Amino acid sequence: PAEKTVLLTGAAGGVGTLMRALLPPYGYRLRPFDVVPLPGEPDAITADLNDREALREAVRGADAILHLAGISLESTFEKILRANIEGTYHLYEAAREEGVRRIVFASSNHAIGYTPWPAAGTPRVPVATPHRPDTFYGLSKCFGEDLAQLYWDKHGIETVSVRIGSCFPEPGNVRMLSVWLSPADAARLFHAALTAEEVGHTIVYGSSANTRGVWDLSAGEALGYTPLDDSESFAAKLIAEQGELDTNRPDQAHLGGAFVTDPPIWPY
Ligand code: 15L
Repeated sequence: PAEKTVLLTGAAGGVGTLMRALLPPYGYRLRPFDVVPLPGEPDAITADLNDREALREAVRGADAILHLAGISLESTFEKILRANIEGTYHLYEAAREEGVRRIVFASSNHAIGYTPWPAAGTPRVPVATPHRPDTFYGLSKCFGEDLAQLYWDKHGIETVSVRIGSCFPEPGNVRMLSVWLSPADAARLFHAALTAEEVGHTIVYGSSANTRGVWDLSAGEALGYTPLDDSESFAAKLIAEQGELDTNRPDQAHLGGAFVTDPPIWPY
């Protein structure tokens, strides 16, 4: 199939940097976009999502958008409003104006972060669980998912909203043993989300095939995602250092981990 041009927002961020390395082998021509300059990337567009002129030009001619841009942790409501809520709205407007038909939206598990950690032996958490944001950050991801639904219903723009877990080269704590998304699996999942047919607005969880997984991954699998990694190889070391996950601890009682605590306990 012909190479697809994908606008990559948030290209300088954590996941964006990983995807700039991992997605081109799937046959994508990436158009990196970030508010932060990207040295060594001559095609990168340096602009703010709230600069509507620049954004429209960036979106023009793209086959799809991978929207990773935004603040990725809790912040003030005003900053989240500007970067994540208004920024995502402007991106969807630009897609509508320029006729881009597919967006993959980096949602987050923090859209459902106040969901209690499931007891051992109980079913995995379904995609249809109600929104329970744990932060203004998580609230902005709930907004993004609803915005995606609106633009599908009203304008026929398709979105896969990926509720990403912890996408780092390695899981950093015992909670992440359940919600880790390896960078290679993230690339597999984004590739499936960019290429699956007739997705309408589909919400999926983004984690690897973790032995201790807690989310129902079937929605992503239905798009063609097959996770190949498992955090279990990191389990013995992390548990020796930190102990087993303890749902009596305030920062381990809910899916969102330390994001539910007020103020959030950093590092999480
Ligand atoms: C997120 O949404 C954050 O962007 C990321 O930094 C991690 O903290 C991740 O969630 C997580 O839940 O571990």
